[in-house]
Amino acid sequence: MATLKETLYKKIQEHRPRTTRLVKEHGDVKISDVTIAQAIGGARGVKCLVTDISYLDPFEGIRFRGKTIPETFEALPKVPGREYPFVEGFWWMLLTGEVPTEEQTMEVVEDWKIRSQVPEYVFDLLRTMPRDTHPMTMFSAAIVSMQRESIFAQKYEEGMSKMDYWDPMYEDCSNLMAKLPTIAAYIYRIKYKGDTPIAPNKDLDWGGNFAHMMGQDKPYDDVARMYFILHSDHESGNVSAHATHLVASALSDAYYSLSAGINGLAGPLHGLANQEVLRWTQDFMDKMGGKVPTEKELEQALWDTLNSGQVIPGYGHAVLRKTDPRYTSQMEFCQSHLPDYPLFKLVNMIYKVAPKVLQEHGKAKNPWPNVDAQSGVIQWYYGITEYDFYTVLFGVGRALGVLANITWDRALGYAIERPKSVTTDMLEEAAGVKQKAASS
Ligand code: CMX
Repeated sequence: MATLKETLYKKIQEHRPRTTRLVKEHGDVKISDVTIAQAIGGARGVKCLVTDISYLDPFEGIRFRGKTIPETFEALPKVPGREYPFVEGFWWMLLTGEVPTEEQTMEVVEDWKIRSQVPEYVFDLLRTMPRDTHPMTMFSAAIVSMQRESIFAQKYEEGMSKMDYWDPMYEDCSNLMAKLPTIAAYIYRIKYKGDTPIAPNKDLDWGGNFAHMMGQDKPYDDVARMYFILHSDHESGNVSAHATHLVASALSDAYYSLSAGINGLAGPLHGLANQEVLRWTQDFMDKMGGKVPTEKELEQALWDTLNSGQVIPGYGHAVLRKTDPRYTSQMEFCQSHLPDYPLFKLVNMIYKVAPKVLQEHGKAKNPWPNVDAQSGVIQWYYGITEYDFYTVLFGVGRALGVLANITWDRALGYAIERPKSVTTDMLEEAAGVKQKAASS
């Protein structure tokens, strides 16, 4: 049986001529123009990134390697007796574009176990940080602290052919993936659970082991698998994916790059929105003083947020123009596992009211919920009520996508990223405003 690394290498060899040909023979073909609004407005919609790992259609939502979320869950080998698939098999699919067999999946399961030992100095570092440090800061610091382990950095220093970059990048990414659950669970247990870390159980798969180290019983193992797969990738332009890709493009190794991506994910307009959703919901419930709100009261609270110049967390998206299928997938999980949970009912009420309010407000191009609107409810239900930890969970999942991407970036020799900037004077000249001002 070919290993993941051998299968990946075969795919890389098949793919390389396609990229080379596109650049050499068709490099002048235009795929995008840039307007002034896009240059000032965060490059929204500018097509200038290439990835085959996932694609985001504004109306359909995400496809991982061509598969929708339900298709992905359906296709991948399931953990025996459980509802959701092995995350390890999903990693195989992200990297190779192929659905692995059970045997291939188990190869990754075993490989990650071998790679999973976290260096002791990472735990020491986390222990020296003040306990009120945000868990995302701890997570990012833990990741970058392991940079000394980078095989890519070591091989680069020794002198390595460009054609071989993907190999140590794959090694670093696999090593990181194997260790992230232990680091995340360790942060959770020392920060919120009276400094009681739980040792890994090597009999368990990656998702199951994470649940175990968090101190969570079944079905939290399935929650973890579902959550990590759903949050893994959202094509390349979102802040965490783009930051990871950008930093890696300078040939910074996976430790530097992932840490940068995690720092981007920590922003409230991106991954931190999942904690903000819970904060907003809890504040609202506190204001209601235990009373079940009416739709009218909820509507007023949403308007109060908008009128005070703040965003409604968990709603809107830079690309999507419909309800995020990652939201829908989590909603379906709630419907079958926690249908009568009051917080789930409230989130459903927000889903009923918020789009209408946002449409009336008239600013957000997409009034529908994104992935972050629902995810905290599930965590809260299973006892993870420390909502500032939620973005770390997002980060563990997001690592799957961004690390698969930078492995391919190096395989295909993507260049150091360096878009061109212009000045405001130049924009005014392009718009004809400056000349007008000068001649009037
Ligand atoms: N509440 C209030 N206003 C919103 C809004 C929301 N949920 N979503 C967008 N808007 C506003 C924007 O702030 C912007 O206002 P200004 O013109 O004053 O700058 C206007 O509507 C137009 O924005 P847009 O083009 O619709 O959205 P962007 O592509 O600029 O931003 C996003 C996308 C996600 C940052 C934005 O919708 C937002 O801030 N949402 C709330 C935070 C959130 O849920 N983020 C998580 C996204 C998913 C993730 O990455 O994890």
